[in-house]
Amino acid sequence: MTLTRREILGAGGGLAALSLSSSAVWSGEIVEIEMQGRNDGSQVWFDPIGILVKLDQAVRWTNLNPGNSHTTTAYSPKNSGRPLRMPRAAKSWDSDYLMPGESFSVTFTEQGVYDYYCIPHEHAGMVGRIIVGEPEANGWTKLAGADDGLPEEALKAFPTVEDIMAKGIVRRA
Ligand SMILES: [Cu+2]
Repeated sequence: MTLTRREILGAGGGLAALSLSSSAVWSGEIVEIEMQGRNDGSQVWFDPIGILVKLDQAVRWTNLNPGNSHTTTAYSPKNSGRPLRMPRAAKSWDSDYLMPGESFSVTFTEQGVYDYYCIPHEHAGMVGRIIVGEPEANGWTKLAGADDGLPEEALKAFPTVEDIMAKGIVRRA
């Protein structure tokens, strides 16, 4: 996994490229995930919330929520001792706070299922799931204790592995 520097989208540039179609997932181009929220802050989310990508695919999160900052943070003991909900061999990530218009990219070099959250909004269910490659081939199983300390709103929000495998992209409900 490679962490790349933060990027700031230029005015007018980049945003057009954020519209995601299923073909985009397989095009080899960067896969985009939006960080979004209502203006009054009553709801916040990642969209798509679940996505299937190829091995060595780069994924970019961009904060398109003008009134809020967000993070993309892997569930890993390396991030504040959180439970491991990603492949053991993979490197964890934490974007730190992204201001509106900022983005953060990760390239996934290990197959498996990755769960992540937004630090200030985990309790509001702002979480997401990325599947890289074919998790069955990687022997993905639910890790014992991986639910420890997760808020119920977060646990409820994850799309199932089966749903992501079937659809490729799971948009926010
Ligand atoms: Cu957030």
